[in-house]
Formats: sequence, structure tokens, C-alpha cells
Amino acid sequence: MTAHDTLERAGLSRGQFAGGTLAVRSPIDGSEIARVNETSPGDMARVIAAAKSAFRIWRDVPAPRRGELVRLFGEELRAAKAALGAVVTLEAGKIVSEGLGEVQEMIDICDFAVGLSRQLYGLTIASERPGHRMVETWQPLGPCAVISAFNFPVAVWAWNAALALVCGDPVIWKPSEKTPSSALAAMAVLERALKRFGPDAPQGLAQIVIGGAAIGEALVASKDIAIVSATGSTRMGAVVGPRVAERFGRALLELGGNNAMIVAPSADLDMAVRAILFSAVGTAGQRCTSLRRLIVHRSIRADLTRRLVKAYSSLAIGDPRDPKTLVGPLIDPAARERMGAALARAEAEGGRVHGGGAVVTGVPDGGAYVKPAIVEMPGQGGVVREETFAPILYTLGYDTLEEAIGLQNDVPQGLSSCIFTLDLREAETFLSAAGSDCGIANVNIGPSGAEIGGAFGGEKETGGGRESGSDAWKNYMRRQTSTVNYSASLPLAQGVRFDV
Ligand code: UN1
Repeated sequence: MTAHDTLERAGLSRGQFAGGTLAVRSPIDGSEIARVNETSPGDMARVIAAAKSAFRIWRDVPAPRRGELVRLFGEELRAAKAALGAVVTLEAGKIVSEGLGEVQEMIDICDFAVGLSRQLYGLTIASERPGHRMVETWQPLGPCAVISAFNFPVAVWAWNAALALVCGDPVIWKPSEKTPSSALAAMAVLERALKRFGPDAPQGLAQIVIGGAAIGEALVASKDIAIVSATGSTRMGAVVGPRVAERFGRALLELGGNNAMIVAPSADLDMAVRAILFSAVGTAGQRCTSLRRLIVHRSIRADLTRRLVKAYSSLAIGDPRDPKTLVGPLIDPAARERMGAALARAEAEGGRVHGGGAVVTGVPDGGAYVKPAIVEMPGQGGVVREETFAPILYTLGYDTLEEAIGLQNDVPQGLSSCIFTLDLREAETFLSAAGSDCGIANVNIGPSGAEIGGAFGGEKETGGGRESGSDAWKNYMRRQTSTVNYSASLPLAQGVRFDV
């Protein structure tokens, strides 16, 4: 199937992928697969105004009815799963199963959001005054901008969009410039749901803007964008966060991770090896949640390293469309260069590198294929503290659990973490207040591949935001506290007297 067939099968028209100004390359072989139209920065005022008008209508549509739109979106996603997954594979280089998994994640969040549309609960609070009732109501917040990254080219938007839509907020999506076709294909799915939903959905309810920094800047700077949900590098978040705060907007940041696994002496090593492989080399190490640091008890370090080096040597690396492939290409040659540079630095910092290197045979020409690497590090300095979006796994040794947790926490990022142990005391200590400082802390599961039911995000340089499940929906709404006086007198709170 040609690239254009793949795009057409996902519902894109020629006009959407041919003749535009933004050239899109497939990481599979570096070939140009599309030329997409860019939004001109001059159009942003119109786009934002459309979202603002849509908000005035959508906020009055009852939430369960808003949920119906998301239910239809979920239905359309089920029908489009294979076609959309194939675009993700073509454009982001994910293996088939992970491309499909990404669409499944979208379906899951739709199901979650539909249920939520009847559960946007507030509290009733006991008032200290007689004849008074105090309640809180969650109200729609306003237009929501979603800035997403190449590595989850469709799912991250869906996490935000499904919740924002049931919460009453229009959505403007700025996808990564590296993956605009996946975004257009996902929008085409939502368009079908909107058509079936009918006229209750206003124009401008869900929009997409494609382009570079100027487009994102317009969203970040506009007072009419109530919430900016941005996923990407810590560098990007350090620009977006303060800009949004400056205008007292709400920012939901999901930034870099430097995720670790502690492997304790009691761990089930067979299971640990499988978990390490999926989380360290899956998605070619390009998830925010990818495993980057392995903190191993010294008594089992040599054994585990040996097993891993062996498992790494037989990994199927290659064309992600081949069902046997486990490791597809990196997103582009620059990513491969960054991996090489990180490995060189690790070596200079005393690391012992197993695997790595850019020469991989039997893969399509033109793609940035790499061999995943394991690097035994003497300590946690320099390069280990940074997130390199590539399959590099640094290993560190430890003697006491306290030391292991100290190492786990002693990095700038705080997204995901885990421990492999069969010892209850160790597991619970890791999950305690003195344990992992991350937004996600797992036991006997790797750090990646989170389900949508939980809140997703992390602390420190990861940005503090929470998306997806649990009560992350509250980000997209404003809380209104109301006290109603149904008595015939006017008592003041705190017993204050103000008799006139
Ligand atoms: C990301 O890498 O930006 O937990 C998100 C996971 C996925 C989401 C990752 N559910 O790996």
C-alpha cells in the first residue's frame, strides 16, 4: 500500500495531504508522504474567535448530551481503528500493535468521558449558618488548546479533547509538525461523529491548526484560551508555563520524564526482563514514560545485565509495518544523532556501553534505525540526569532500598517509576510518602503503558499536570461555590456583627 493509499483509507482527501507547504516524512524510510497546508499566524485570531463563540453555545448543552458526541466519537474510532493506526505507524514509525494501541487509548478515554458526562459532581457542604445551603458546581471553563508531541500523535489530543468536550469546552489542537497527517486523520474521525451528532454542536467546537511556533504562541498568549494543555519537552514547558501564568490562564503540562525501575533481590527476574524490554525499547524509547534508568541491587546486577544484553541482541529491529518488528525507527536523523551524542557522553562519563550504534542491517534505507543500548554507569551524574528520547537504558547499582529510592528521586524529572520486588515491606515503602516522588509509581509493572483510568502526569520538571482519568476532568472546568440563604435573616459568617 502506498503512503497516499494509507492516508486516503483513513479518510483524508488529496487536498489535505497534497499541495501544502509543510513537507511530512515517514520515519520508516525518510520518504515524503504528504504536503500539508499550514495555518497562517494571521488566521489565529479567527480560529480563537470561533472557539469563543462555540463556547457560548456548547456550555449550555447539557453535559450528558455533550457526552453523546463523545460516545459517537468512540464509535467512529472503533470503526477507524485499523486505518488510523496505520497512519500513526506510517508517520510516527510505531509498530503496528502500538499504533493500534494508541487508537485503543482514544477509544478508552471516550468511554471514560461518556460515563463522566453524567458524573461531573460537586459537593454539598455543611453551612455554619442556619437556613443556609452551600454547594459547589463545576462549570465549563472555556476554549482549551491542546499542544501535542509526535510520539503520541493522536492519543494525547483525545485524552484532552474527550474530557474537554464533555466538560463544555471547545478544543483547538496544535499537533506536532512531524505528525500532522495523523492529526488530520483523527480530526476526520471526529468530524464524522460531529456530523452524526447534528446541529447541537456549534461551528468551531473542534478545530485543528497546523504550523510552527507562531501558531502555538498565539494560543499560549490569548486570554480567550482558558486552558493550555501542552505535552512535550521540559524546554517547551518552561516557555509555555510562565507565558500562560502571566495572563492568569490555566496550564496543564506533561513534560519530560526520566523514569526508573528498582530491581530488588527478591524480584521475579523473568518478569522484570520482559517489563524492561517493553518499557525501555518499546516505541524505540520515545515515550515520556519510557524506562531510562535501571537501579539494580548489586547482588543481581551482573546476572540481570547479562540477561538483558542477551535479550537485546535478538530484538527484531526494522520496518514497523512488519508484524515481527519490535523496534521501529527513531522519528528522524536528528534523534539518532542525539542518541549517538548521549552514548558518547555516557562513555566519557565512565559508562560501559552494550549495544547502541547506528548501523543496523536489514532495515529500510533512509530511516533512523538504531540498536537499543544498555549502559552500565558508575553513578548518576551528567547524561543520566537528562531525558534522551531514544532507547538508552542506564543501569546503576545499589545496596540498600533507601539508597535506591534516593537515586530514583534524585533527578529533575518526576513522571513515572516502579519497583520489582516480592517483598511487601519494600513495595509499600516505595509507595509511601518517603518513597517514589513521581506522579506514577508501580509495583511489578514497568513505568510505561499506563491505563487511561488513572490520572496521568508527574511532578518537578514533568510539570505537575494530570490528564486522562481519575478527577483530571476538573482541570477543564471552573469550580463555583454557592451559598443559598433560604432563611428570613442575614447572619454573617464567623459571627461578625454589622448591624445597621
Ligand atoms: C507519552 O509518552 O507522552 O503510559 C504518553 C504510557 C502511555 C502514554 C504515554 N499511556 O506509556
